[in-house]
Formats: sequence, structure tokens, C-alpha cells
Amino acid sequence: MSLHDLEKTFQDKIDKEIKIEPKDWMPEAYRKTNLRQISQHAHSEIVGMLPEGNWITRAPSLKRKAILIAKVQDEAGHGLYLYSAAETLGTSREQMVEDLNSGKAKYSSIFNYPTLTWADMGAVGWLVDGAAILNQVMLCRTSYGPYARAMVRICKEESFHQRQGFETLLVLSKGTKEQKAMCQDAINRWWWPSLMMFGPKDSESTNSDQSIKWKIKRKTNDELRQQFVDMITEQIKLLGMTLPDESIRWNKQRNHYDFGEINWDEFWSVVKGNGPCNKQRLEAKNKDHQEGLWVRKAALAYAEKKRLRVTVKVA
Ligand code: BYC
Repeated sequence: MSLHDLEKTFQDKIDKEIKIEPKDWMPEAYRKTNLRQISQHAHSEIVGMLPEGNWITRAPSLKRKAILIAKVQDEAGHGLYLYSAAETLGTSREQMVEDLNSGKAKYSSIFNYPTLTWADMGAVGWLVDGAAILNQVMLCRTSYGPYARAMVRICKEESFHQRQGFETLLVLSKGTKEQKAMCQDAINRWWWPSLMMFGPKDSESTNSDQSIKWKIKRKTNDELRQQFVDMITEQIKLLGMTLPDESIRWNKQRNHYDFGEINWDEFWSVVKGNGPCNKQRLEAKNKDHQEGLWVRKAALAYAEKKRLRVTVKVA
């Protein structure tokens, strides 16, 4: 088949909603775009464990500690499903980890902000996982099979994360004057960075047009961001708190909430490595990697021992 015919068959499949699988022919740019997005997504899950892990030893009760440990463990699992999906595109886990640790690979800007108080655990769950879930529900229908299947399971767990975050804030919002203030402060600090999670505005998004044509993305960055603003502006009423944006108001013509301008200079500065915690996150990842070497070696030695035992039995 000529290259033209291969490309046509490939696009026809996508148009007919047939998933692209690892052994199918695909344009090199489709492979690269998926690899870029899936590996960035995996890195975000893994780096995302750090700001939350920060509060495991300081959770206010045994119950809160158990819930937080479960959530952080879920994030590790999400990272692993996603690394496995990315590996089907012809790269190795080692290479991806090296790219993350060297600072070459991107991960979500949101995880370069600090978690200063217990209320941040609520705000991260409600706002950060809330933003993530909107994006990820769309990705359950993405055109690359292994990515779409990983997302189905991830979304089930993310909806638990969002609810636990909201419930944490709900308790604080009904608490003492100090707890209410802590709740409002966390919302104030996490609101704008959460809006930035959806990526640059559509006019600045270099990858969106092609990704939408290939149905890797089904909605644009601005469409998802608007959906998030509409959802959170309603949910916050139940907390009796406010969003730190005076321009939020219902727009009858658009049937959506209007909202203020995002600080895009801050967004790009964080993406380029100059956010409040970029350096700290990479240092932590590199330290963990070095300190975990004996665990990786032990796991490999155990796997090899098991393999030899099976070989002897078969023989
Ligand atoms: N941060 O052309 P665009 C979670 C980059 S983790 C950093 O619009 P695209 C959780 C972008 O990579 C949730 N960089 O890109 C875990 C591109 O640069 P390159 C993570 C960003 O890919 C633990 C450039 O800007 N979710 O749920 O079409 C605890 C131009 O952007 C960001 C995912 O990763 C950003 N925010 O669209 C709690 C979802 N935004 O690569 C929660 C999967 C943009 O060309 N990813 N950039 O050098 C996606 O859906 C898409 O990649 C994005 C961006 C919507 C994020």
C-alpha cells in the first residue's frame, strides 16, 4: 500500500470510531503525539503524589490518613497504567523516567505549587482532581486503544478522589472560624492554577488542531476549562465559600459563566521550570530514584529466580 493509502485507511478508522491499536500502522506524528501526551500524563500522576504525600504524616485523624494513603497509592497506579500504555508506542519505562528526572519531560504545571495546610488536601481533591476528571472523561474515548482503556479505570478512581476532596472542605466549611478561613485560603490559592491545568488558550495551543482531527483530544482546552468553571461555580455554593474572581457571572447569551483573565505569564513560567516548587519536585524524584535502586534490583532478582524455577519445572 502507498503512504497515501495507509494514511487514508488510518484516518477512515478514526472517523469510524475504530480504535488504533499498537500493531496497527500509524503516522509517525500520531505515535509521537500520543507518546508525548501519555508520558506527560504518567509523569503528572507520579509527581502529583509528592504534594499530597506531604500531608500523610500530618493528617488530622487515622481515618483521614487512611483515605489519603489510598488516594496517593491510586495515583501511583494511574502512573503505572499510563507508562504501560506509553510503552506500547515503542519507548521504555527507563527512558521515560530518565526524561522526567533530567527535567527534559513535562508534567502538569499544577504540581509545582506547595500544599501549605490541611485544607489544601481538600482543595487538591476537589479542584485539581475535578479538573483532571473532566479532561480524563473525554480521554476515555480517545482514539488510541491502550490510552482509552487505561482512562476508563482511572476515571472511576478519580471520581472518588474528587468526592473525598469536596467532603474534606465541606467539614472545614462548617467548622471553627479558623477552619473556615483555612478552607477559603486553600480555594483562593488553588483556583487559578487549576484553570491553568487545561493548557494554553485555544489560540495558543500548538497541538490541539491536529489532536482533535486524530480524535486524541475530543474537546479543546477552552471548552473543557469553561465546563470546569460552570461546574465549580455551582458546587462552591454548597460550601458557602467564594472563588477569587470578581468577574465570574452568568452570561445568559452564552449559557455559561464568564470569568476573568488567567495570568498566562505565570503559567508559562511554571511550565518552563520556574514555578514555586519545580526544583524541589525534581530533586525529590531524583533522590527517590537513587534510594529506590536496591528495591528495583531486588524485584528483578526475584523475578529472575521465579523465571528459573518455572524453566526447571517445565524441563
Ligand atoms: N502543564 O498544545 P497544547 C492528575 C504544554 S494529573 C504543563 O494545548 P496539548 C492528578 C503542552 O504539553 C492530570 N505543560 O498541548 C495526579 C505543550 O507542550 P509540548 C494530568 C502544559 O497536549 C495526582 C504546550 O504546553 N492530566 O490528574 O494538546 C494527583 C502547548 O499546549 C500544560 C493530563 O496530563 C500544563 N497544564 O494539551 C491529583 C491529561 N498544558 O508538549 C491529580 C492529558 C499544556 O508541545 N493531557 N502544556 O512541549 C492532555 O489532555 C493535554 O496534554 C493537555 C494539553 C490538555 C494538558
